[in-house]
Amino acid sequence: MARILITSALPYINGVKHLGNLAGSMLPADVYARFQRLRGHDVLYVCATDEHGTPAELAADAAGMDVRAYCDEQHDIQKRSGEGFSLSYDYFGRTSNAPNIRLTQHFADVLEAKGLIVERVEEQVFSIDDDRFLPDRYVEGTCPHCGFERARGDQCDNCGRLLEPTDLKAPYSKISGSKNLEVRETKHLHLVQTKMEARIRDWVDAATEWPSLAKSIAYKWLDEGLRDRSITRDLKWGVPVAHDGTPRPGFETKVFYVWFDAPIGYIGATVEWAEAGGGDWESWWRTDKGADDVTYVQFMGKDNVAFHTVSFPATILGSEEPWKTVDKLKAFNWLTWYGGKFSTSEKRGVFMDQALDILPGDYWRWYLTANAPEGSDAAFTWEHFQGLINSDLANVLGNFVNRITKYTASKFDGQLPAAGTPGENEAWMAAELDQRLPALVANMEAMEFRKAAAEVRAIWAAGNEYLTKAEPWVKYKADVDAAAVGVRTGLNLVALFGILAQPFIPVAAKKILDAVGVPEDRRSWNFDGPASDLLDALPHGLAITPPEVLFAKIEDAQLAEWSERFGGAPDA
Ligand code: B3M
Ligand code: ZN
Repeated sequence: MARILITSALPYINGVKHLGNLAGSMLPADVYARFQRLRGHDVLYVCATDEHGTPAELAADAAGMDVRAYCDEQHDIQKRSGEGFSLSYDYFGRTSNAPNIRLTQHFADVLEAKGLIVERVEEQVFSIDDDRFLPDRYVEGTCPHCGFERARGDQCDNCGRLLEPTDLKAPYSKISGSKNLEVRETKHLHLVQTKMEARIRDWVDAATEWPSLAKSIAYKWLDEGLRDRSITRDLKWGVPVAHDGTPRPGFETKVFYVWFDAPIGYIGATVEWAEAGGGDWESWWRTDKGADDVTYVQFMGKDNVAFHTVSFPATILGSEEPWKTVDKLKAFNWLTWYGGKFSTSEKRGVFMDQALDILPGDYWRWYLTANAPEGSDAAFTWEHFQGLINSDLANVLGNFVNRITKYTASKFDGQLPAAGTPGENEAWMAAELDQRLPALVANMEAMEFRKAAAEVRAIWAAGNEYLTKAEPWVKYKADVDAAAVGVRTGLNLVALFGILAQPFIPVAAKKILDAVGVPEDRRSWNFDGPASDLLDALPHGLAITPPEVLFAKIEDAQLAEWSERFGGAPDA
């Protein structure tokens, strides 16, 4: 049994996340966590709300709330919407909670003792009209590298380069639009990444299990040459720089930059899990305390890769303490909304709470996994969504379960029949499974989610093809025993399909497995024996209860209503 630590990029606290955030981090991480649990491994899946930084302050201001109260409210909203999507975190923490505060300050103290954090006077953009220093993300302007006019002070979304606000041309305040900016001197702590370049490069070189997208982004930054980065800000809300034992005069009103404390939040959330009675957090994060046998897998959008392969490792490796570092890093492209970006501010696209208003989480889970933005951006369109749901879930899976369980109820007294001997049709189905189940497991191990979903769908489709070959409803007239073989095999396929559905559509999967009475301890993904065993695994005589309709088809009228409400015309 392996020990697998899984984290997904921490969603910013401000506002309910859109489907793009879900598709590019939390959801695939959950699918993978469920899969590894079903394989019998010891999995810890943690996440948290990323609560510091200007987004929280500004959103709280806009809501007329104290920032802590705002974060309390938003954390609960995000926790609830995560539950609606069956995100099976072992813990969903908060970067503003004490464990992350303590850990962030600890790392800062240790890094400074190693000479990797130094005080420097730097120039920061001050907005006179907003009467505040502007954090990087809130200075916008023209990118010096590619000319993109809405580049942010920390990163240009167009060319991806990491920036400093003072690099921007024609800068303006993203808060007020004011160009009445001036550069003022202010003292900040700098992480001396330039001293870490060789160490980080060696670490990236040694990473053998990163998908290509993650590795190529890491090398892009390393090849560009790392720069020392300011890791403190003139903000009220954040991890205080001055803390007991490290008074640090002049820093009483400064906090750590959100990207310095946020990745430490993965560890913080694990401490919260431990404090809530979950277990021993150090055995997951300290290689001197048992974490050396842990496989750590991170999930994130591609814009977060630089922070996870350069600055966070600089913190961890720079401390020279025995912390666990990532072993596998799965980065996603964008889920686009009709070719454009989802946008919280421009209300483009469906957001997690709204999605649950119109359809259960399983519908979205299946679509966002089967259409995951892995090798390239993936487009959300209503008609693609309708087509995938109606074909994969309503027809191929739902209809299969429905007709075979209902036929058992009507012709075999609702009991799994024992009669009859398997023949060439069953051999065909077993051969299909012998080939497809190992391929499915391999795709899931490789975190190839589109391919895995396609393989599950192909297995469901093969089950339908089997029923067409076995045609128990035809054979019943002349040969009840032959019909019984088809029904028995069909019911065992229902059980298998429910087992395979669990990582992807867990709510429907449970309904299916309960309908054919599969015990909790027989729902794992260990397909070691010949697939033919799977076709006669359920006890003969088992009572079968047809489940309610698993998936309602999406009607055109619904599509018209939803595209009106959320944008994106069905035929756009
Ligand atoms: N809060 C998500 C984003 O950039 C950011 C991830 C932090 S992971 C430590 O949208
Ligand atoms: Zn650029």
